[in-house]
Amino acid sequence: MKIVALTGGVGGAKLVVGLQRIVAPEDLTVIVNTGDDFTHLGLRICPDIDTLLYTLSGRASRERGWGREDESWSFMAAMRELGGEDWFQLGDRDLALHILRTVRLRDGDALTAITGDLARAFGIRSTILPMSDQAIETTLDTDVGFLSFQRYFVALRAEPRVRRIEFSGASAAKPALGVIEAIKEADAVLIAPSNPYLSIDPIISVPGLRDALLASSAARVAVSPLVGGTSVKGPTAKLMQEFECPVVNYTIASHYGDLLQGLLVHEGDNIPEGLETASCDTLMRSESDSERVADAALDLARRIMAHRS
Ligand code: FO1
Repeated sequence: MKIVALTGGVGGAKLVVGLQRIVAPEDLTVIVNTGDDFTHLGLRICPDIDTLLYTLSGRASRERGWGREDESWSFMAAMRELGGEDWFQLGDRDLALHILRTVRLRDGDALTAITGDLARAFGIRSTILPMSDQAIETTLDTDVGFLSFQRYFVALRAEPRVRRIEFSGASAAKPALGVIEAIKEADAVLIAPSNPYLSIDPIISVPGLRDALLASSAARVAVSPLVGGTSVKGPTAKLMQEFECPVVNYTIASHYGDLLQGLLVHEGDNIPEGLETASCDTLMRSESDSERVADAALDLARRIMAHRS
């Protein structure tokens, strides 16, 4: 069974850890949000790709979810001493990845090729693809003005009230090499429990990607990011309120609309009508939790496929 997963940051990476435990590496392709990417201190940072690479290779910080577990912070301390920007934390070991990527991008390599090489260097055998090789920047229209994603998310702790979200550069971008092919060949497409507005929408905004998903014969299933009527981490529930949508699974289902045929929700949470659903404990605190959720999502996809035949 060939699986494609669409994912953003920490929550999404946890689902992919579970998939990695039950799907053969050659059958798993992960398409990653790059709307959070930015250039900081001269370095190209791709936070969601980094989080996935560190998480899948067992290197991610257990406490933070992003960055590396075995980290030191001498570079940040030296920056502070010199009066440099220190609102975005770059660990000493983490720097190596950003420097390597920045140098290769400057030399003309595509983000897709660089990401593949980094994944191989970390021993990851499934295919990790950025959504696009062209820059697409998530920009937020908020009550304190227009903000780039990391200014909003990290510097301002997602506190400003969001009116609208834009994906600048999307109309001129193309899906990365391999993205459309993977979707065409997939038996199941899983949307990770990442933020629908900030992590999954940028992926779907890449021209051609939404149409490829709709044309695909794959069973399309999302794992809801809501647990017990709120989001586990990050501003999903806050954004739903700001967009005047009830914080319930129906809002998640209707947001994805015809992209979705199935929704996996947390046990005991409200179940939307109009699509296939399943429930399980979707909290992922350990690798075996991730495996349970991945298993339940694939079961739901199999059920959707069986209903068709
Ligand atoms: N998230 C933070 O909340 N604070 C940081 O200082 C921070 C630094 C950072 C450095 C490299 C990297 O790959 C990710 C980093 N993140 C940090 C995480 C990241 O900004 C967000 O979690 C994602 O963009 C949202 O998915």
